[in-house]
Amino acid sequence: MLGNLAWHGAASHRLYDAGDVSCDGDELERAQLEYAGLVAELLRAGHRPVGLGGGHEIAWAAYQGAAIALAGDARLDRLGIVNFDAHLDLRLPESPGRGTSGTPFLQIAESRAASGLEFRYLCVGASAASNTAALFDRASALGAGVVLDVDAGGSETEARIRSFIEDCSAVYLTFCLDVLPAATAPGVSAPSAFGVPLQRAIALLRVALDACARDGSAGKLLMADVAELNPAFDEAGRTARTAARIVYEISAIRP
Ligand SMILES: [Mn+2]
Repeated sequence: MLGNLAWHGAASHRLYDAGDVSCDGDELERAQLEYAGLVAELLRAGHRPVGLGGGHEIAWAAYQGAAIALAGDARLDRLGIVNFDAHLDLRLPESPGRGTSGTPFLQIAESRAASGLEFRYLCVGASAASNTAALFDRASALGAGVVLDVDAGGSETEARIRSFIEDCSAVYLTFCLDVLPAATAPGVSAPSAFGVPLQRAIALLRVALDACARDGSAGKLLMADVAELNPAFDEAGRTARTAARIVYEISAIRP
């Protein structure tokens, strides 16, 4: 779907396919480390990786890559995560050290706490119907920012995104397709009955990208990804088409 989109990027920009990482059996942690190694290599080479999930366990993998590439770099201290997602993804692992697509941001929070680093996390589009009260309590205990799906249409949401990014020196942007209504993104494991409409989600995504931008470059935007696309659940490629549009927005393709 992405390959069919028109190129409007600067002549000096290139979009590369940096390859695939697959998970054999239940060896998720090994796959996450492999992805982290690739992301670190790309970041060190000056690229801006855009990962295509897979589930949202890609976030723990991506973060580990950033932590490797930015070791000793002050940007890691003030790295912020902007997550467009119906879910907070702060669940406790079912067994120690074994994460899932529901645990990545808690894994990141714990890893940062162990390194004495602040956890900066803003979840945009979280559904109260799809996250337990305990998860909201955990978000609040971790100092996470949450914009509910029902509030995402409000004009103060833009200001929240801008001020969050203002306080960060690098940004990891992650887009979970289940933040969109099921009619737009049916091809996910947990389709949203409500969701943030695509037009609004893209407007907010552009607010985040503009807040990152500096001197015509992506500036603070370190890396990004799109998660939860499951082709087996998709209908007529609708979710894949939407995912491609999100990547188009994030990368240097669009005018
Ligand atoms: Mn998610």
